[in-house]
Amino acid sequence: GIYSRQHPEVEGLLTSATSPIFQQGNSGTDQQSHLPKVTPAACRCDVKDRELKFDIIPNDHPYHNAKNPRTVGRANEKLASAVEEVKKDGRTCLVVGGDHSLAIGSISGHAKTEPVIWFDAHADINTPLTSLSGNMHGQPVAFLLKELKVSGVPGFEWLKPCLSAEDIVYIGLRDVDDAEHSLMEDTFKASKPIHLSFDVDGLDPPLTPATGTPVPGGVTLREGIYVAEQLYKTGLLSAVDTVEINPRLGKTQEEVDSTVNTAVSIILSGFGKAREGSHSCSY
Ligand code: Z70
Ligand code: MN
Ligand code: MN
Ligand code: MN
Repeated sequence: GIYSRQHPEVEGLLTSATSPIFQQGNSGTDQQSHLPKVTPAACRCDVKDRELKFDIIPNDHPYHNAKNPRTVGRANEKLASAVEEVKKDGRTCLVVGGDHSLAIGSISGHAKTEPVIWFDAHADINTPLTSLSGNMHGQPVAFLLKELKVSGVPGFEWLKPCLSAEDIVYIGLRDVDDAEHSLMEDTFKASKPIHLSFDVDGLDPPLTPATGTPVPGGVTLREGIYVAEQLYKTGLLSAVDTVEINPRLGKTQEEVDSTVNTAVSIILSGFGKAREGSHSCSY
């Protein structure tokens, strides 16, 4: 299905809890029994509901290490058209799944081309040649990227990669395969110097209480450190601001210390300290 919402109207595509491909799908690890009911009343949106049904293609033999390529490919083709229709209608589109391989259709149907935030513990950038699991949910980013030129996969004849590496921002990565890591190094090679402007109030307030305008619900310390580490690893970090650190606003010595310590650990990460250890920085 698809939910869509024109602001405040939504059209929701449910892809779906009840649809075989995105359910039993290709990983067997996903659970989808707890999909919330999205009601117009709940968010005062004008919600249009639509459920997509997909066909299981028989004798859907793997293409290298891509399982169920035809079934997943055709399902995504259908999803892409549905998302395209929702967008033509001027609505916000909410897809509820389901296996992450649905992002191939969803992003293809949406893109012309918006930046994508890939919020995931996994990079999902394996290709049919590098995947160790064969699961399609570990491959959608590769299918979508122009740079990786995945082609010849049966079921995906319709697909035109629509994303460039610079259109993707990853948040939350913490389980990346070796092959994916190399692919990312080759693909996401930034070329321009990077400026990191780091406001400590982006972090969760207990981490840096001595700051002027704390806002609840911030980024965790691991997340903040991760960002700084990754930027360091690009080799292109050429300027860093760390701002809004104000020891005078600490109510106790403890608050002052935690603020300063947090800021210092972010800075060290941005300058080469890696949690797993490193040669260059031994603090
Ligand atoms: C691994 C793979 C993955 C989701 C696991 C895991 C990827 N990199 N994606 N769970 N949703 O199989 O390619
Ligand atoms: Mn899955
Ligand atoms: Mn994923
Ligand atoms: Mn994941």
